Amino acid sequence: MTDLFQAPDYYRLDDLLTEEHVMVRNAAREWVKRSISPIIEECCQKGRFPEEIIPELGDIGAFGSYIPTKFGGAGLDQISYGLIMQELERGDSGIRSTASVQSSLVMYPIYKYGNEIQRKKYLPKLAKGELVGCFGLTEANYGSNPNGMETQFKEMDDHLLLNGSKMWISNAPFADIAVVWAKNEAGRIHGLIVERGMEGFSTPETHNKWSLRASATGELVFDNVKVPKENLLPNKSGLGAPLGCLDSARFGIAWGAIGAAMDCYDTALRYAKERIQFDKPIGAFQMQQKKLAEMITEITKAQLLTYRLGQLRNKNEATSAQISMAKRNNVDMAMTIARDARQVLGAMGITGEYPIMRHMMNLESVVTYEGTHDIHLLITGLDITGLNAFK
Ligand code: TGC
Ligand code: FAD
Repeated sequence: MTDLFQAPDYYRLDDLLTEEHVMVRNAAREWVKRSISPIIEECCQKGRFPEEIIPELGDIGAFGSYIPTKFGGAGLDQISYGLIMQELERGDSGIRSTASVQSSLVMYPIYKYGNEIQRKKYLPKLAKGELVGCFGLTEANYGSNPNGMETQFKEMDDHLLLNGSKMWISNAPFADIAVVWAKNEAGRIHGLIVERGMEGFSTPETHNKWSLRASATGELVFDNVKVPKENLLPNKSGLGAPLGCLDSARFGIAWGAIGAAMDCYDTALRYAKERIQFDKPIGAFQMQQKKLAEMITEITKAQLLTYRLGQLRNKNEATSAQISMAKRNNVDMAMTIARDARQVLGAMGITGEYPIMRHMMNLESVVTYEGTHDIHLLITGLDITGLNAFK
């Protein structure tokens, strides 16, 4: 199926972008048209993550775009990172997931909390896609409340002995390394780099998902894994360390969700202009116009929200609560648009001929991971009232 996507820009936000932003965004957009659109429907139907695209994601700067060039990153700003995530998720949330995990949840903690040896060892290879990483925070009994995690390590003479398990981990089945969050004997959370091949470490795949089918999800199981002491991330500990990574990933998702919404809107708009019922295009009926007009309004508001958030992040001034608001709002916006867009297409909307149902199913994961819709609302509630609903 030919990819006819035309990106909506109702408030001429392109005028605010630098030449570099436009260049980076267009490169990602063209790559998605060329390399994702032709294969994504089949990948999704078959439940396959296309591992063959990993080096290309490295080539377009989708891995660690804001990591300094000294460590193999592209040294770009936060708006460029957001734009790349937007374009990748326009292709599929699963493709964006792989890039945001690699960038924000693997490269970011190694860059921020790692030492120089760890940065040099891992970051350039992660940037090129020669290594792929995953991020293990969630456990079977601790999802929204990761502070209760049970995975723990003991300090032995010459290594750290890791036991426990993580579940719902993106990229786990094929990742070369895992940034794993575990408690030491004093109950303090630390990040450890666990490598595939370490004895006692396995990554069983999670099957039968109806959502994010073109992304590989799995468990991380640690059975007396001897992790070298030099694999401990030394520069930050406590729950704030993994949550700091989530700030970066949630920011990317806020942009990514706009990509999914744009694809649904663009598809519905084109269909509404072409599909004839009662001797006229269905787009001429007021009820369909209402859907389409509301979609472009919500997309435009979301674009403005993320652009401003990007400016704040560029100055290192965005708060975690501001990021939560954008993640929650934009994913919810995309879900509503996907549902309405699917209805505009009638029966055709449920088929793989069009991308809408795939986006709709993907967004059911996106609204849950990186903090659920409810959790982000409570973060906003805490921020504005000063009253903590979690405790
Ligand atoms: P709380 O007491 O509030 O905070 C503990 C410490 O963390 C600090 N902190 C943050 N630091 C940086 N960034 C943030 N966003 C932070 N939020 C809190 C806080 O200041 C405190 O520091 P300190 O120094 O005082 O100790 O912690 P809590 O236990 O009450 O929990 C708060 C809550 C519920 C907001 C947090 O646990 C939460 O966000 N839960 C949601 C869990 C979540 O988002 N999991 C995501 C797993 S990874 C994932 O889904 C990847 S999907 C990737 C993909 O495929 O794209
Ligand atoms: P729970 O925490 O059990 O929540 C269930 C429901 O209760 C939700 O609706 C929630 O909003 C609500 N709830 C919970 N607490 C409260 C409260 N205090 N007040 C009101 N309502 C509340 N995790 C990783 O660590 N790494 C990954 O790479 C990763 N990838 C993922 C990929 C996919 C496809 C999916 C689906 C998940 C992934 N996750 C990952 C896990 C994800 O972060 C968790 O699923 C998420 O944090 C929610 O945890 P939970 O599923 O245990 O839900």
